[in-house]
Amino acid sequence: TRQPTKEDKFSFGLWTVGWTGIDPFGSASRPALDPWEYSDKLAELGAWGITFHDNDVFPFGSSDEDKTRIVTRLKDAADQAGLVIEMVTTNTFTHPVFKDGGLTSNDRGVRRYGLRKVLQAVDLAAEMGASTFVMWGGREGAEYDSSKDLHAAMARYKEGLDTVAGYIKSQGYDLRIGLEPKPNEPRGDIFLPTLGHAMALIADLEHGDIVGLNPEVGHEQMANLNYTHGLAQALFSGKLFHIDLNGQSGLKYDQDLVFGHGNLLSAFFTVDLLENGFAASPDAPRYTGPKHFDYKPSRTEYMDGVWESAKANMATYLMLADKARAFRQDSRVQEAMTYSGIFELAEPTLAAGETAADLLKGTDEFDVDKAAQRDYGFVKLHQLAIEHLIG
Ligand code: 3MF
Ligand code: MG
Ligand code: MG
Ligand code: MG
Repeated sequence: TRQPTKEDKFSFGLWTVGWTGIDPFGSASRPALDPWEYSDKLAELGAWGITFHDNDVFPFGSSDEDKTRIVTRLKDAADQAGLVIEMVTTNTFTHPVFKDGGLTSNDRGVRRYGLRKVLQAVDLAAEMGASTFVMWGGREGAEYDSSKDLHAAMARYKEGLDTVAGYIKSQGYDLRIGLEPKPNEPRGDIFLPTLGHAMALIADLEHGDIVGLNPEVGHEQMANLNYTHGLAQALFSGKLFHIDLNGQSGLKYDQDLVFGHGNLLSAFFTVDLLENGFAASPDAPRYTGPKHFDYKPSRTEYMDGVWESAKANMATYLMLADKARAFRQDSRVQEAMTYSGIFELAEPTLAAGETAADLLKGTDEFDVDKAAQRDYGFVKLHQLAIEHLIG
């Protein structure tokens, strides 16, 4: 495979390579570096951008002077390395004050404190030149259905999101919010568990025009959903603002494996959509944003393994992109797609000007029995994808 370049727009969260291996059962398995050490190394490996939570860079509770000093040092390092800080987000999940959530805690004082922390991170994002502000409400949720007035929780979530989006507009920041759904972990049930739930709440917002989605591969797969379908529907609604690429092996804890190290075939079709767009809808919206990796170098890896795993994300993406291109360009694939009716689906079902009443009146010469015997050839088409992937 070729080496990644800036044109590939690969970016990494500082918390990804920065994860020291602390999990619920074990302590750190490798040392923590300074934020600029991670960013320098990522630039060297071919990344285009970095992203971070406020507290990936400065510790929770830092003084304003400390914040400014550390953030300035990171920004200078990123500038020197030619890295874009494309997304900034807030950590409203680590500190125990957020144990019942940030925006939806039952405790109003916590909600006011959490919202203030989010707004401060919005200022930071604008200062860093970021274009996306992700909101993953990891602690917004419950273990016990008795513990929440769920209507009020949605009302507070909406209030919080509208306050943040409204603030972005009032400040004139060139920022959009990307909501990141996840079904569970760390809460038993997290609010906005799937892309569909998030899209429904966005539609209810006053400032929903600058609120979209940041879908993560593993999070959708933890809900037993199809990531590529999720991306497609987000694109359809103009809401695919950002993505978190990684790998997940089925219904387990959030594994955050390297992209492609879980469901490889699903990863192939994700890349096919991102690189080649919709087969029969050439004018449909395309994703042009960063290819952002949100993975964790496994706890078994030491520092060499951290960098190898970072490289693996980009290499896997590039290999899949080559294969997806070859797949689409293969004339056998084009023929199989035609046979399967892929292009036919882009044709409106009604004729121009035709109404439901017209359709009811009409006497189509449609042979139901013949149509029932149609062979769609989906398996043959899919096997061609397999051939391109592993043949
Ligand atoms: C958790 C996540 C988060 C979010 C991040 C915002 C710690 O499962 O995926 O990473 O991605 O908070 O980008
Ligand atoms: Mg994850
Ligand atoms: Mg995660
Ligand atoms: Mg994520």
